[in-house]
Amino acid sequence: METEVLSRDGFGGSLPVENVQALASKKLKDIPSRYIRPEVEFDVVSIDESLKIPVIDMITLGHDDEQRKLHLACKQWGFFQLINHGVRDEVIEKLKIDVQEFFKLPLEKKMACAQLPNNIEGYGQAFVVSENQKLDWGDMLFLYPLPMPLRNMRFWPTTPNSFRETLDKYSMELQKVTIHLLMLIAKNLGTDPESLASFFEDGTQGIRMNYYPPCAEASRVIGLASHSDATALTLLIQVNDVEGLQIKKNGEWVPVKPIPGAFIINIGDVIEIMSNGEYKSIEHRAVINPDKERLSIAAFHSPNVSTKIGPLPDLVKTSKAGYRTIPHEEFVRLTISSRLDGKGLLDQMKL
Ligand SMILES: O=C(O)CCC(=O)C(=O)O
Repeated sequence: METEVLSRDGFGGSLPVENVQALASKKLKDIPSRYIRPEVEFDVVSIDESLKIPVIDMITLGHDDEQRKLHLACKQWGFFQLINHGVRDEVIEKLKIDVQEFFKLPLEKKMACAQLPNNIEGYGQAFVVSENQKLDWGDMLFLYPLPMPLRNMRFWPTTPNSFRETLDKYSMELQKVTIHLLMLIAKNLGTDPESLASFFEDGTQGIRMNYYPPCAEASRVIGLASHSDATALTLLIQVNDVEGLQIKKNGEWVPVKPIPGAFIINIGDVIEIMSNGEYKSIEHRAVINPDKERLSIAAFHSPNVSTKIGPLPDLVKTSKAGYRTIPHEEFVRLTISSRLDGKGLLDQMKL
C-alpha cells in the first residue's frame, strides 16, 4: 500500500510548563496550586477486589471461546491484559531499563530531547493549552517511531546509548501484535480483517514514556488526568512495580493490577468510532504514589494518515452512523489542541 506521509510539525503542541521531576526534587512543603485538584480526594475508588479487567491469552485466541472472551472484553470493559503475546521478554526488559536510565539523567541532558513549539514530540508535557489549566504531576518523553519516514531522530535520546536500538525493536514487535489483534477485533465486529489491517499497516505509532515523581500531596494531585485515548489501540506496560493506573467503570475508579509480562490493552476513540459505538473507549487516569516514583510506557496505534476516521462502511449498512467521518489529519489536529477532558473529544465526533 502506498503511504502518504505528512510532516507532524504544525499539528500543535503544548504550552511549556515547569519540569515536574525537578520540581519534586525540591521537596517543597507546599505544592504549587496549579497541581492541586481538591476534588480528587472525593473520587470514589473501588475496593472490590473481584473487579478485574479480563485476561486474554494470545495463544488460544483463534479458538472460539477465547475469541468470544476478547469480544466481551472489548465490549464490556474496553480494557484487557494480554498474556503470551509473543513480544520477547528481553525486548521489554531492555526498554524498561533504558527508559529508567533516561529519566535518571540530569535535567540538562534530558532537555537535549525537549519539545519544540507547535510539536508534541520530545521531552516535556502534553495537552497544556491554557495558562490557567490545572497541571498533571508528571513528565513524559513522546516519540513517533512509525511510520518510519516520519521518525524525527532529533527527539530520540542518545543516552543511554542503546536507547534508539531498543525502542526500534520494541516498536516493531508491538506493531505486529497490534495488527494481529486488530484482525481478531475485525472478525468479532463482523468486518473484513484484511481491510481493517490495511489501514494500520503504514499506520502511526506514538510511544509515550511517563515519569511520575512521588508527591507528599499524592491524594490531591493527579499524574495523568482522566482521558480516553484518541487513537485506536494502546498497549501499555508499567515499568517499575508501583501501581497507579485506574479505569472508570460504573462511575467508580477501578485500580488495575498489572500481570508481570502482560500488556494492558485498551480500545481507543478511533476503534469506538470505526465500530460505530459497538466498542467503547474507556476513561482512565494515573494516580501518584506518596513515596515512590512510577514509570509507564504507552504505545498508541492509529491508522495511516490517508485513512478517514469514521464508522466502517460494513458496520453502517443496516444501522445509522453514530459518528462523523473526518480526515485523519483533522482528527489529529483536534486531539493535540484539546485539554485532556474525559471523553470530551469523542463528543465532538458524535452525530
Ligand atoms: O501511566 C499509566 O498507567 C497510564 C498512561 C496513559 O494513560 C497514557 O500515557 O496515556
